[in-house]
Amino acid sequence: MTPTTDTLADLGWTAHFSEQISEEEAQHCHPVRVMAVHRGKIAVAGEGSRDFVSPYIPGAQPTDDHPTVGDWLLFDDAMRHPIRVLQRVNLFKRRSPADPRKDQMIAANVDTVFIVASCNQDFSVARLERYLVLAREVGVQPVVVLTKSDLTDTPETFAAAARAIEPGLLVETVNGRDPADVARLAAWCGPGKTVAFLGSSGVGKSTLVNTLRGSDSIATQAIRAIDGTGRHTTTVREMHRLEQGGWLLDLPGMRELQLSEAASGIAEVFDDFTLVAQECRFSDCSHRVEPGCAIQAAIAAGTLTPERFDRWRRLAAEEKGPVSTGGRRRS
Ligand SMILES: Nc1nc2c(ncn2[C@@H]2O[C@H](COP(=O)(O)OP(=O)(O)OP(=O)(O)O)[C@@H](O)[C@H]2O)c(=O)[nH]1
Ligand SMILES: [Mg+2]
Ligand SMILES: [Zn+2]
Repeated sequence: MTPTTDTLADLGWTAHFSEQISEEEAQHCHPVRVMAVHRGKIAVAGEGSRDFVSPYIPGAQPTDDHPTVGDWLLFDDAMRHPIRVLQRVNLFKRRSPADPRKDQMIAANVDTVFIVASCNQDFSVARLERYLVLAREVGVQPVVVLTKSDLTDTPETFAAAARAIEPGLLVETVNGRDPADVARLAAWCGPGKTVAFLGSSGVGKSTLVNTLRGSDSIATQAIRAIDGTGRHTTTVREMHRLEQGGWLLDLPGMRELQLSEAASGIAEVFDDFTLVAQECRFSDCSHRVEPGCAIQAAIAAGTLTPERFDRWRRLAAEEKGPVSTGGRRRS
């Protein structure tokens, strides 16, 4: 156990969590927040101390919540183990790359998500849309952070492509290694606040965390010259403390973000399509061959683009999950 000066409020504790603990529980338990997830153990922080404990909750059912980074746990003082995960404010998850029938938790109780991408050949609007759908689904304020502005003559083109995804979307373009530049992001950080960093490997998530903290404690690594992709340097999901208060949750870069349960997020990010689709003659219109399809009409008229249409359909199909019954899809 390591002593700290953190109060529960510093750690992000709010009434949402305290209301979940009974008086009886408060006598023999105390709340701790999951700061990092390692193989077989988790780092937790409570009022005035940090510790490593087992994530295992004795007696937990498969359907119960299991601890992920950002979670608040009720920890039994005498038994020295967590007894339950407190109900979350929000939870980021994706379809497990290993088993598409399962979900994989990413992080919980996040205040702001920085969706990080870089101004280079790895930039992809489709990928940004995907992360944005997730943020909207989860209900967390997204900020798109475009890094490596120093490596392009036209950072504005990248920013414009990102802004076109959603009216009013917050987009910041930065050189992640320049403290003055990155200081603009501090507006979303502060005492008790948790900012999570999502994005592909090599986009500069850990670099941003280091620069915001004025430190180089997190390992970073040059991307591959051949295709501009990263080397999956960060492997641990970990919250890092800002000296002025607040937490930066550095996450490993994702190879793929397959969405699960994202219908409302898709509807929100693609609300231009959602709105027009209401005008289709058939309520179950596939927007491909039906007469009276308002989407196809809008594409023909040039008010909606076929590229965004394809991305919308792809996400919607993926969200429904692996096809378990029925015939083969026509190609
Ligand atoms: N020139 C420049 N290089 C950057 C910038 N941001 C990050 N880099 C470099 O890009 C490389 C990858 O950065 P990381 O911070 O390791 O990327 P990451 O997103 O944490 O990657 P994973 O941990 O693999 O997910 C490093 O060599 C960084 O120095 C930037 O804004 N400008
Ligand atoms: Mg990293
Ligand atoms: Zn239609």
